[in-house]
Amino acid sequence: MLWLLFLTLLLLGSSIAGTPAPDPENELVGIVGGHSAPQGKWPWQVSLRIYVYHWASWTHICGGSLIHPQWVLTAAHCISRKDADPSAYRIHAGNVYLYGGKALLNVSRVIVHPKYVTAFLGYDLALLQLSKAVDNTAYIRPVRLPSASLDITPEHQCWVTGWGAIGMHQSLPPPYRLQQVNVQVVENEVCNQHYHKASGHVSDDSTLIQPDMLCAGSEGQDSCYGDSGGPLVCRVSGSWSLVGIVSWGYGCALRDIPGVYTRVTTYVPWITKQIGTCL
Ligand code: 4AZ
Repeated sequence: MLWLLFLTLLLLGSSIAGTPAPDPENELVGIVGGHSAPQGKWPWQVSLRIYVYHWASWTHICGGSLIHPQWVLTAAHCISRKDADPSAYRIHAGNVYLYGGKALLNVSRVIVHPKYVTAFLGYDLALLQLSKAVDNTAYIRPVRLPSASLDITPEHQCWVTGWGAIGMHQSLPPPYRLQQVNVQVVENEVCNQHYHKASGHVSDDSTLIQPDMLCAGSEGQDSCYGDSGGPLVCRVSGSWSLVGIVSWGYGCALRDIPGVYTRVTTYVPWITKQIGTCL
């Protein structure tokens, strides 16, 4: 999804050039509708970087989650190609400020799910192995994967975090502090109906929201461009579990159009197998 990269660059570029004019429909502060995250609250959140020659800097393209001292989980659509060169990527961890001056971590291996084609068809996940394992600190710590059998319901307390756009036409302004928003999970069947309505195919019974996807968000509270690959975590028996990966959606924070996430429970066996055979 090269358009995503260009859009992200454009959004970040526009906020470097000057803060965009306030949009009365987007008065909310946030990821969309969120708040600045406290340092250390989401210590698994990372930023995925590629080198942009024009700016001579490693630039944020997507979010990601540390799931092990040496592994980051992100969206497949954040990676340019299946045989991507690991040296083209860097990981920034341990700081709520996007360009907070922390050392960048090298990536030694990229594993895109072999069945991934495009986010709308599912399988939107990729694993990045870090060249060196990171030590746990107050600001850097892996998140738990859920058990494969966990059933996520609208009653779970879930949050999405990222440095993405804070409105459909509004990038996160400097100093680019990580944003968090509480989002409500929407059942797949309900979400599928919403997307059918939005696309005009009211009577079409095709499945737009695949079983390996999960919907969350409501009017005014959602993830947006540049949050892709980042974590959707839910409270499960007292601790945070990585339940979703920001994947796609029609716009951001629109009424009856939730954000769509990769359903992590579906891929827990695949993820543990990849990590297990690479140690
Ligand atoms: C994107 O393209 C994107 N509102 C991320 C999240 C959502 C839509 C699009 C959900 O990065």
